[in-house]
Amino acid sequence: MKQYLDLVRTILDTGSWSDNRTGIRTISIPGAMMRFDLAEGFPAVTTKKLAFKSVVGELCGFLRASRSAADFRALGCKVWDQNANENADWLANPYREGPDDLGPVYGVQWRQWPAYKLLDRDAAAQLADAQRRGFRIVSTVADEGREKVMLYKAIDQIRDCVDTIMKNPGSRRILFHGWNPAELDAVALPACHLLYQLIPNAATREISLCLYIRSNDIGLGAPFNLAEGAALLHLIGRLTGYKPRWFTYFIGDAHIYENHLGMLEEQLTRTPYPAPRLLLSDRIPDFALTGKYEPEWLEKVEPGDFSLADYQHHAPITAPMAV
Ligand code: THF
Repeated sequence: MKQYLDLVRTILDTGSWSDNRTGIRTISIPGAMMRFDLAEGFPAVTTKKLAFKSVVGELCGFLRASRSAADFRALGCKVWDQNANENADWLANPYREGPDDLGPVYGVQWRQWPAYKLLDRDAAAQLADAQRRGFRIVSTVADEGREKVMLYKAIDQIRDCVDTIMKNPGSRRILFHGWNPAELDAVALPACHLLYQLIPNAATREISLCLYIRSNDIGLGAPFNLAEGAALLHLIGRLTGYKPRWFTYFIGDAHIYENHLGMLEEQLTRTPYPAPRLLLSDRIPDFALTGKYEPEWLEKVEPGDFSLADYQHHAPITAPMAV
């Protein structure tokens, strides 16, 4: 993970200090990129101990469309507690459905992006096409004097992605998005890691991931999001019969919180260890071996199905999360 330390160094050497919503100042640079060859190893930070169980707990929660910090805790991940229960703006938000609620965050958008269509009631071909795609009529409405039909569907973006990898791997449209502008008013935190593009190669049987993160807390968030994206790519590769290869990680605002400086300066004094390997349990069907496509494992997977082999790391260090 030399690239991680290089990024920390670049931010400290060339970044600018500024204020933000949390009240804890950051030093930041606009735009950064890291690229990992997963054939060479898993991108786990080694200059401190990665909270790997928490990472895969969060991933399983996202894949199950969880919107409650209690669900994440039950999966072994406590990192959503503060955003659910300690952010004053969210506590006062009328959409918050009580303690631990996060609103329609990541997983809800990944698996149940709410889609509506307003169609002319006489547009028979459009109505038939929408219904064939899973839209259901929810009501009729008067729109500027014309009768319209309102249809609704929850879009499972991840399922659509893996289906496309199976049916049309040459597609350059295999992506899912966490940023739903229509629901930004109703979430504890607008998505940070928001755009995931999967790029399979049918000739080499390799699959790569490009991830865009609008705002990345380099001290706490980046190690988590890197491990999580790589673990997701391994899972999707297993289910579709592709070997995980390149993981390219793009950041918009790459920042370090003032109260993380000690943690990161300590890490800069440490020499990284070789990358560990990710192991997926045998119970997750390997399409390359079975030839059976079983996408329901996206929801069935458990945190215990993921483990790291040969993970050598320096002593644990942590720092507070800015809320
Ligand atoms: N808010 C802030 N300020 N930074 C973030 O990185 C962040 N997220 C998620 C939502 N809001 C955020 C939450 N993700 C930790 C890790 C990931 C987080 C939040 C916090 C954290 O404290 N990690 C500690 C301990 C982890 C543990 O033991 O479970 C660590 O040392 O890694 C970015 O997605």
